Amino acid sequence: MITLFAFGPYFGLPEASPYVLKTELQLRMAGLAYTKDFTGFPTAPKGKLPYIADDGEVIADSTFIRAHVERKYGFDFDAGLSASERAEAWAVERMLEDHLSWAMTYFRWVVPENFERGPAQFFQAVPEPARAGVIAETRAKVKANLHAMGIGRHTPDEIATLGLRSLVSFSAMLGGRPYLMGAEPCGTDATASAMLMSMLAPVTQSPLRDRALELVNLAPYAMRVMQRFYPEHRWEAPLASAA
Ligand SMILES: N[C@@H](CCC(=O)N[C@@H](CS)C(=O)NCC(=O)O)C(=O)O
Repeated sequence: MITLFAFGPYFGLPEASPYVLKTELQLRMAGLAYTKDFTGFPTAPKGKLPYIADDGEVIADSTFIRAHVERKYGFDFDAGLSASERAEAWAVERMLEDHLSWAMTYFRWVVPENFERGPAQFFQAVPEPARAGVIAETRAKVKANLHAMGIGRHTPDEIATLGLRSLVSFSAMLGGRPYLMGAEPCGTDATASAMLMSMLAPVTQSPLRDRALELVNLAPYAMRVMQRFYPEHRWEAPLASAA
């Protein structure tokens, strides 16, 4: 049995982290049974979630977890795609994870109102006297990561401009197709739908969310993936204020 180390539910989403949600979707796509454990962050091998334990083997990072599933269980997330289509799907995934996701992190963690409504709530379990210090330290670490990556050096408008370029590009590539690469989902659909659900959740107000709601193929696409692979969840909530 696989254990998925995760953060837990977040404002209507089954997972706070789009990367954990991506992995959860991929486990479901592969038809694998798993349980979730919300206590593994302090001992995460790479200091991040997700990671999994599978019969004593520990695998950290959503991309390596995907590779593990492909290798151990023989499940091909990109079945039916040609080599160049697989390359396209990988390039889109990198655009979303290594570019768009940083802009999303900025709006979630740095914009004060979004932070107070959102990530600040992660720390409710920290004893009151220590809470403010832990919050400040964690937020400073996120800001340092944004600075090191480079995106944190830009103005909010510039960050929005960069993120929107990736968002609009994704929307254009998806076009009218039900899934990114055609009639059936591929591995990148897990990443893309997880990122979009996270972006659309009203708890984080941002120019990215505003534009995502205007790009009319995005919310229905994200919901299509979620409802297919996560049918028991009440998906209305994250999109409650989406027209
Ligand atoms: N490349 C990693 C990214 C995972 C990631 O960034 N996880 C974030 C949550 S969304 C995390 O655990 N951050 C904790 C930290 O950086 O201290 C993956 O694909 O699994």
